[in-house]
Amino acid sequence: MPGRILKKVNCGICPSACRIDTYVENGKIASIEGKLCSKGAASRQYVYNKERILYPMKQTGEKGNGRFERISWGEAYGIIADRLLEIRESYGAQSAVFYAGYPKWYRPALLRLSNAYGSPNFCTESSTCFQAAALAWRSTFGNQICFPDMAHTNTLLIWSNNLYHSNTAMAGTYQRLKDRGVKIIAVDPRVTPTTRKADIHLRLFPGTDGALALSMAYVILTEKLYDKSFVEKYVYGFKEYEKYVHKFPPKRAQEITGVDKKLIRKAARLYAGSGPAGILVSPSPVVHHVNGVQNYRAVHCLIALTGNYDTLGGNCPNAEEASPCNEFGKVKRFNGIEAIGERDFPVWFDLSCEEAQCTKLADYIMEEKPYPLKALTGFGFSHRMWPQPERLQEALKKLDFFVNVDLFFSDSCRMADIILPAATSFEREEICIRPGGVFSLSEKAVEPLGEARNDIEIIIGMLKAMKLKDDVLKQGYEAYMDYILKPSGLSLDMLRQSPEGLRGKVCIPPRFRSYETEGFSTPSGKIEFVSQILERYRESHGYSGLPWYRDFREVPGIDRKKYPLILNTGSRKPQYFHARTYRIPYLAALEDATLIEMNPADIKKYGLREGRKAVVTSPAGSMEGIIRSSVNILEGIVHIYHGNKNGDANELLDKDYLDPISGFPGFKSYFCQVEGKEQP
Ligand SMILES: Nc1nc2c(c(=O)[nH]1)N[C@H]1C(S)=C(S)[C@@H](COP(=O)(O)OP(=O)(O)OC[C@H]3O[C@@H](n4cnc5c(=O)[nH]c(N)nc54)[C@H](O)[C@@H]3O)O[C@H]1N2
Ligand SMILES: Nc1nc2c(c(=O)[nH]1)N[C@H]1C(S)=C(S)[C@@H](COP(=O)(O)OP(=O)(O)OC[C@H]3O[C@@H](n4cnc5c(=O)[nH]c(N)nc54)[C@H](O)[C@@H]3O)O[C@H]1N2
Ligand SMILES: [Mo]
Repeated sequence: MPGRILKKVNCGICPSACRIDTYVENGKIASIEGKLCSKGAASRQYVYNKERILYPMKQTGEKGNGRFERISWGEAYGIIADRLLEIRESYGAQSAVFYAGYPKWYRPALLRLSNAYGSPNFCTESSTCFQAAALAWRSTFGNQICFPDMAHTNTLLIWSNNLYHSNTAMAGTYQRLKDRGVKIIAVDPRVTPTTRKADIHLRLFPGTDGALALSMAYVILTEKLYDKSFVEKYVYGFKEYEKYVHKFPPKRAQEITGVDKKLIRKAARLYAGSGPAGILVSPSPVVHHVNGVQNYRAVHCLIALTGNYDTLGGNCPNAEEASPCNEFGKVKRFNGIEAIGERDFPVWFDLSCEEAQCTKLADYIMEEKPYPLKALTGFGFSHRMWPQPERLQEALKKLDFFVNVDLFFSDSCRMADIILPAATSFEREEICIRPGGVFSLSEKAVEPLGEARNDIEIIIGMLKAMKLKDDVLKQGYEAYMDYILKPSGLSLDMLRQSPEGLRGKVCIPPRFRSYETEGFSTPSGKIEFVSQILERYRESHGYSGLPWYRDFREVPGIDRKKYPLILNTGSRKPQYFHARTYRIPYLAALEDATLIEMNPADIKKYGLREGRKAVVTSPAGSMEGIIRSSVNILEGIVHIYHGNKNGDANELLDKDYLDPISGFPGFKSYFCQVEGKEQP
């Protein structure tokens, strides 16, 4: 069609970052085409949403009243620089927190800003996502999480991923594995499109993953299916682990997990006996529990036990080729001063997480521990991510200064002194690094709405306004992109010429089985079934070096008669992305309200009715929603998606119900009751 220009834009709504055909007419997005999911298909309503922030704004009157007036970018930068520098002068750099929500692309730049300011308190949404899984892995193997080598695997153990809803780009890979005849074991309390295709589905109660993994280890050990020579040579703490594993015969594991003991045996035999076998770990469901890190350590131990570490088809370091680039994972956090979370969660810091742990942010603000926090610079800060979000929202009032940069006027923006408009991925360029060493460019399709700017430009603007020193950022956005690309041999201009992608120089993958000569980067130099780093905190924090199983149902102080049901929140739905998609009319129309999903037997047992309003209460709070019946859900469990301000599951979660090692909230195994609400 004449006048229509095609631009290739990477969708910025979810991490799949699918490439969308974007047709532009008269400077506006006229249509979105290609292979689209429900979120992608709603992109125009995302960009042209009535809640978009269009200009820098400052709050007038009392904080939280929601009245803002438009100001210029110059005035906004002026206020930000004055306030942040004053606060540094009066209270020290540590009193300012720099925070990034889910979006990842601007994080290294924000970390640079935080470093240049001198604060140790750079933190992100990873205080509730992925890092606990990484920590569990590192405490065992010492390196970065090793993903399964899918191309050569014979058996794949999918430990709680629902690819069809959370990572659609990988759903195709899954289907190809099936076509190749790879055997699949899926661990998940629910029936999902992923578990339906599995050869074995281990349908455990949420939060009991550790007991299941230890029981699989029991079968593998007692049936002598383990790799004895690998274990003898490379594992530290095996004898202690073996003794501990003997507490979990399948009969006992069945009582704890609800999984049939015969199925546990069958799965253990398949995983250990039909190798090479890989385990696909997931970023959140296994670690959203009060025993999350230890449960995942129990899972990870299976890889070493069966000799599936660093073997073709097993879990391999750098199974995929990557291109070298600067920044991601290479900028180190300023750590001259104690960071927030360091006293509560020391292992988080020992295992080199490049950020602070901020799940207890509300407490740290309210109680001024370990010192007063005065300023928050948020890029996509949404208090709906945290347990008891209303308490965090209250805590924000106590800050002297809060600036939030977002696409939308979120509830958190209401608490800010200044809000700044960010550009969507359709309104900016972004470099994308894909497996196989390919760099591509997400093209800018349209000019930013109003006066929105891209996040990195905003960060650079703040840096300059405060006259802070950072040799890389100070050169500006384009030079920064070139700096990121430099090791790959590519440049921003080259990508502009070939946005579809160019192959950069490829990293030399680590030598196969380098551990044979170099050992593992753990304190013992071996794979630690007994983690020496965890052991260090036995006295002070009560950690165990073993992958200790602690059942959340034994948490003291919960009245189980009052709260007989188990609350599991946030299992990904194709149409939602945390708190941000409820404002999109197409997507919001798919569900009338927050759904309280339960097994039909429970609906009957508790006198509820499908489609009717109900109230969920927990020891921490209550919320309302609509009952939805689903046979895919186990009896005794209530599933609720999070992030909806009109019925927010996080209001049910106790702020102190955390994994003591990682600080991750027990989002997926808390306690509740559901009661019907009288119809008006
Ligand atoms: N559409 C969409 N996609 C997303 C997101 C989104 O919000 N929407 N969020 C992104 C983010 S931030 C993340 S972290 C990933 C998460 O990605 P996934 O880990 O794949 O996501 P979930 O759907 O939360 O969990 C997967 C499965 O774990 C199961 N599960 C729940 N509790 C337990 C448990 O205790 N043990 C075990 N073994 N399984 C359990 C659930 O039933 C679910 O089917 O998704 C990403 N992708
Ligand atoms: N109950 C419960 N709570 C959970 C979870 C759960 O499973 N259950 N999952 C947890 C997990 S794994 C995660 S990752 C977190 C996610 O929690 P958040 O990181 O809070 O997730 P979002 O709502 O996607 O994004 C936060 C904000 O970023 C804004 N944003 C989007 N794109 C941009 C951008 O390009 N620039 C800027 N500046 N802002 C942008 C959005 O509009 C939104 O206001 O939630 C956690 N909370
Ligand atoms: Mo996440």
